[in-house]
Amino acid sequence: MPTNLLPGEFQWGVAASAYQIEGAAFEDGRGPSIWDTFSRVPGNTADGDTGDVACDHYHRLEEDLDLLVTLGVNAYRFSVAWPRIQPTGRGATNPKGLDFYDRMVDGLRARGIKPHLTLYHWDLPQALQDEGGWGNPDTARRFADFSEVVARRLGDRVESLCTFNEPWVVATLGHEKGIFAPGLKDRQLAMQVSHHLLVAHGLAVQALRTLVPRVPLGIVLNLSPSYPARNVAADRAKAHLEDGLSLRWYMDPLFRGSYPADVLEHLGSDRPKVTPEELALIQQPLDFLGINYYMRNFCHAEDPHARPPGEQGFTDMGWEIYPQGLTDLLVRLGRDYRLPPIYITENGAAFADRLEGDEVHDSQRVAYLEQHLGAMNAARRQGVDVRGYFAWSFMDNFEWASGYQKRFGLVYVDYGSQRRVLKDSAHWYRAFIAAQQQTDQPSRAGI
Ligand code: IFM
Repeated sequence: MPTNLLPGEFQWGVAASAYQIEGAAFEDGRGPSIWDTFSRVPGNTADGDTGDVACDHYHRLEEDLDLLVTLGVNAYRFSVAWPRIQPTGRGATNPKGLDFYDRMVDGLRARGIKPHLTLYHWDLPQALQDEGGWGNPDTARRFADFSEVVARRLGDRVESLCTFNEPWVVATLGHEKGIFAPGLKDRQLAMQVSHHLLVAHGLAVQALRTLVPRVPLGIVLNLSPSYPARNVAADRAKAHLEDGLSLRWYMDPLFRGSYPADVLEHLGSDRPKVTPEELALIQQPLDFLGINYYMRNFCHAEDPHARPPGEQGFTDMGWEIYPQGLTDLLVRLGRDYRLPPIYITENGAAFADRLEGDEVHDSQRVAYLEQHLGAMNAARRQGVDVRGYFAWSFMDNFEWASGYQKRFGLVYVDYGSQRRVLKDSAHWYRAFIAAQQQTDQPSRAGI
């Protein structure tokens, strides 16, 4: 598959997103987003937490960019807040919003760190939600316009552009389960939303190809391999369906031009309205696929809460630690699809970290990272073309419905004082990257 992504140094980075760290939610002309609205509804987030202040990154940009240098990364994945740039999601842009991201991109480059920009990490302008949000096909056109605004201003200096982060989460958690913004519970709507997101991706990629022909373009999917809990037909069928709903539902239209037939049949009257022209639009050539990996799906036909037997660990989110799933996933994707190069755009774990003076001893996170980097490199040795790895997350932040209770960062944030403290995992990652850069060989990963 042709790609704009030329062979170069492996991207060793960390990732974060706008709403989770920026704060300054109502400053300098930023408009409200669906997460401002959702997080204000009692019961929607742990302790009623919001992103109003978050890590105050908006006001601490320079200090945080210096912290990235301390981490030793050569790449940083961040998202831009649509309502900071277009407060109502359309029309006139907010100069102060664009200036902020301009400073971010220049500040990263001045420090020798490659900026990887995500256009949409869940903070839809509330004004667009008031017109139907992602259920309204017009939102896809508004998104394409927004992507052009961003590319015109920053496209000459970014290392890559990603359209969407985790469309499954937007559609399923936001519109079917109702546990993320905008908090709706309607499966038919959720499936239509998933389709509109992919159409929006297609429209944006088409526009960006003309506008910034040399910038690598891609999308980020959260993918988990699905395993039957027991070796029985019912569990195998469950795993196949889960794989269809979460992985093939996105991978097939993006890379094969169609939705999976078994899932369409399963959805029945909840299947989305789709035209052949839209399917053609979705299947744009991409320069990279971003994969966020956290855990596997463990599928039991009767018990949705079934846990794997044995001694596996679980993170503070209750997610099983299963590094082998990353190798299995990457090898399987390489076998089943014609793929562009891959970035692991997120991987990491929440643990109940404690600040002890100026230290945080997060040995479980170190082990998690070490095991998953080993799993990634096992797939690379089997021929999977992985070009970068971004640990989630740069620093502790607003973990959506879990608020500030769950800490994913390599850097600890004391929210009272906004002091940042490097955890042991940050020191470990820095040393790991330095060792990798000496050899730059997957087989010498040291794991
Ligand atoms: O914090 C999120 C991120 O915003 C998207 N991917 C998963 C992370 C951990 O839940």
